[in-house]
Amino acid sequence: MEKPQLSPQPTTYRFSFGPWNISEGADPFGPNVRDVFAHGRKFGLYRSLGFEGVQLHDDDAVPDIDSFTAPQVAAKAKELGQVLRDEGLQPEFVAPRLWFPDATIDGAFTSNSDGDRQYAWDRTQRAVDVARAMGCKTIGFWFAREGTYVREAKSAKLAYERLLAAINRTLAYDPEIQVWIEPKPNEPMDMAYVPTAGHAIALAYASESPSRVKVIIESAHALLANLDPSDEMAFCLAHDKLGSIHLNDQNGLKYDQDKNFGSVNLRGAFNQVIVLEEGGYGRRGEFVGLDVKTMRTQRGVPVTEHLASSRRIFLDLVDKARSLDRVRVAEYRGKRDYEGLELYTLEHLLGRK
Ligand code: XUL
Ligand code: MN
Repeated sequence: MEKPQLSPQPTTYRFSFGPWNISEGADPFGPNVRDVFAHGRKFGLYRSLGFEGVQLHDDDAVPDIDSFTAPQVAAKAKELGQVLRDEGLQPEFVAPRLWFPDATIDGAFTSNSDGDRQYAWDRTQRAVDVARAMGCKTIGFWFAREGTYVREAKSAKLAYERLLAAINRTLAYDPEIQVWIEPKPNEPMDMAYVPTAGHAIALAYASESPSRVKVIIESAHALLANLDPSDEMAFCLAHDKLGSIHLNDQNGLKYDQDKNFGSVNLRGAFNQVIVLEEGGYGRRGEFVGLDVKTMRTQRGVPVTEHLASSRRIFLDLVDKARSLDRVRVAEYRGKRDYEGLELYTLEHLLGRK
């Protein structure tokens, strides 16, 4: 019989989110529905909500980053680093926002335009400077527009080579920096070049410093690729490549919803927690990141309930994972009684067993 996996010392989880999780409710079909809560004031909310990690786009750290020189960018980032320290916060990663400026309309590193690719590289260097100035060792890459609306638009092989070159260049620019790739299969592009953990991990191994390239798994992105988020996390953990996670949920194959963790599929969320617990995630200080959007109907400035609720549900599911009778699970597995295992799992989630 398979030996039951019993948790040794329980992990104390630390939580993070990016300031874009507190938003005013604009969507592609309508404007803001809540007053703006000043960006700079968001950092003051983290600790009371139970979060100590901050995920940042480069221009979350330095607004209007393109209008400053490199030394000015570094000086402003240093100031923010001090603000975060004063709040008792730690910057988790800095992600160049390579999907917003005009120069990235057809992709950043994979654009067909030499000038636009140069912009992407210049902007990436600034993002590394920002990270370094804040004492943060990680660059996040969500390759938002690295893909096509029509596949004939680009050479896909060349695109992969260009993405790998960009990763290598980033690693070479700062030998201490890590690169974490957040895969997503679509939106804003019809088809993205790095849709899954498998693609991201292949890039990591192909890079010049595989140990410095990791992955951020977002539950909703995995679901958009029609994959199980817990498997995507497990695959990364098996390769020691789970840099961070973006927990949330998604109601089927439609636009990226960033719903509260566990709100659509509680059992699926439970399985993600089980994988993280059993994989030892968080033991080396990795953050449990949330990437959740509040409902457009929600009132209040700022609106933070979705963050607190998703964190709460995560912790509740950790309790569920820890109170699961592992011996019993092993017995079901040993007898190959998966009907029994399923019923036990559901009753456990319902609080009956
Ligand atoms: C996009 C997404 C982004 C990244 C950070 O779908 O998830 O929020 O997580 O840029
Ligand atoms: Mn995300």
